Amino acid sequence: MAIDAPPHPERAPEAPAPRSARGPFALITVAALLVAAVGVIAFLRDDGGDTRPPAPTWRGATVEPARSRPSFTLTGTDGQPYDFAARTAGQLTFLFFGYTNCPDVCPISMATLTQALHDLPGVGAQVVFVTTDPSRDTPERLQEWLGHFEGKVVGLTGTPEQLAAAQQAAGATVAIAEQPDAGGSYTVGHSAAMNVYTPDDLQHLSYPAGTVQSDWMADIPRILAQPGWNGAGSVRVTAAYASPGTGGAGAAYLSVTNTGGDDAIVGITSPDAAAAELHVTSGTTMREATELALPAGATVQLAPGGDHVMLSGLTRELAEGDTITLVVHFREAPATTVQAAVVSYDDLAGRMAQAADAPGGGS
Ligand SMILES: [Cu+2]
Repeated sequence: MAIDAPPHPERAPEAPAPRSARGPFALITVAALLVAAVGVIAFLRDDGGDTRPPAPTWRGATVEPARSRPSFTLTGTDGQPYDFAARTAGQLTFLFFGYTNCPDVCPISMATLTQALHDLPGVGAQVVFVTTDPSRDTPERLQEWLGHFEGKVVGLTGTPEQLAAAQQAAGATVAIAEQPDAGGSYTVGHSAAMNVYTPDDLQHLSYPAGTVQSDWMADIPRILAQPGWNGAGSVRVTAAYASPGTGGAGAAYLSVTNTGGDDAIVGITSPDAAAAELHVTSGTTMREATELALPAGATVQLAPGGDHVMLSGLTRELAEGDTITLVVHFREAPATTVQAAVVSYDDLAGRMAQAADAPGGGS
């Protein structure tokens, strides 16, 4: 079974237009909208015309702002550690959380996607299935079950804590096992979303349960053809950490790589804090900045001892092992949502130095 409407900033698919207007009020509304639409078109024409192609409509739900490819390390069916962000970086990736005893959503979601990928020649993609039922889904069981689907599917497991952290990192509702019945069998409520990451290492789309093979056949080629999602000319947040926060205040640090043209960080927001300010050091003074330059080709770090994001009015204490959601806004690139891991102040410098050594990589 599956939980719907996970509490993360995804837009639900647009509701279909009503088949018929109901009553005179609806007719007046439609007429008013038509007049407004004609006005807008006329305005665009007067303005020299908008030559941009219309945004495509997707079978899945758009994720705005786009989320970063999540960072987590779990264990593969071969018993080896699998660093999701590093192993899938720069590749079209499908990530699903579920369990092999699932009666419907999991097997159907996996079958429709893998069959579509099989039928789309030349599309290279990584498909990753993370169990939400580690006690029954042993590595052997996972491998056997995933073997029923077309192509290669990476199966991952871990401790309940690691699996919960992975789901949180991907913005998914953490799965909950229900009470076993008299026979000892039980179902697990889990996110039904198929998370799609594009080569720019962002999630722009999330597909609900019920996505059929023809939906994938229609959308996958268009996803790969979408300008800006293919990894070229983009800005990536390659590391995000926060220091433990007490008394409502804390600090966050970022590593940002710009492989496109000149850009700038123009603001940071967080649903977990009343305010998030960009603080930069110049000489011996620390001041609030309205933007931070991201020159073309550069990796810019907000690292301990220098620039940082000052968080105030935190809605909760931040302890080691927690995460905090940050939305990084750029002048040119689309805003990116990242989950910053809270690490001890002693660990921060080392983590950021590691990120600096691997510019452009996962994290
Ligand atoms: Cu399921």
